[in-house]
Amino acid sequence: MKKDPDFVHPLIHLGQKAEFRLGAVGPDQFVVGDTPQIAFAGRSNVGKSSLQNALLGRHGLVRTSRTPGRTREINFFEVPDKFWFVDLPGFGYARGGSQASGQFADLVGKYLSQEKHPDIVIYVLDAEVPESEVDGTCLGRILEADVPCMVVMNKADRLDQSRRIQHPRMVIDRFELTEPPLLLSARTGHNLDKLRDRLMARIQGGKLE
Ligand SMILES: Nc1nc2c(ncn2[C@@H]2O[C@H](COP(=O)(O)OP(=O)(O)OP(=O)(O)O)[C@@H](O)[C@H]2O)c(=O)[nH]1
Ligand SMILES: [Mg+2]
Repeated sequence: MKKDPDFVHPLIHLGQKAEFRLGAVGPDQFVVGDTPQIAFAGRSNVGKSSLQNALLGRHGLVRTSRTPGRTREINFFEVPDKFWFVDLPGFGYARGGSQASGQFADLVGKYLSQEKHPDIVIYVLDAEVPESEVDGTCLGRILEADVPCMVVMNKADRLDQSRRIQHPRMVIDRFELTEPPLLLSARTGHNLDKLRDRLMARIQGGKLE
């Protein structure tokens, strides 16, 4: 079926109401309450912040940077009464793969291991780098924990056709995923409506696929 060129996804409509609320530097500042929290986790520089802007159609809402490690605090963005986007600092920056597990003792680890939140973790991989050691540690931990997690592979625009097939397969095998990771691009918009559909279903009380 041909896509309607005037179609604007409902998540983009909601995204126009999104506002930055706070940058938490300690667990006492974490947002609590019943509104769903969608957290974006992954290595530094994989495009977590860019992806949130693109999903909401709000370029410039979440700060992005070419310099890895730019996001240091946990930033909470709210669409009132609907959902929160939670932008997490990237794993692995200036710590190296071998120490990545240490990061779970810090702020991000404390956020991810809360009893109630987040409701979903979107774990963002760099589609060009399916075998990073840091992802092995950090995604491995999240998958072991009792938090719904969806794995996506950003920067798909950088892959040729053969790696578009190979790299998701490598990730499925490595992490024993039951769902194939969604290959997408915050830059070109590739597959973003699929992720928006899944997030909307979740926000509206449905189950994460
Ligand atoms: N080619 C390409 N580049 C992208 C894409 N998404 C993000 N980038 C670029 O990747 C760089 C890092 O993007 P950010 O969104 O700041 O990455 P981040 O994961 O939030 O980084 P930290 O905050 O350091 O953890 C920027 O230069 C972006 O323009 C994409 O889909 N394709
Ligand atoms: Mg960021």
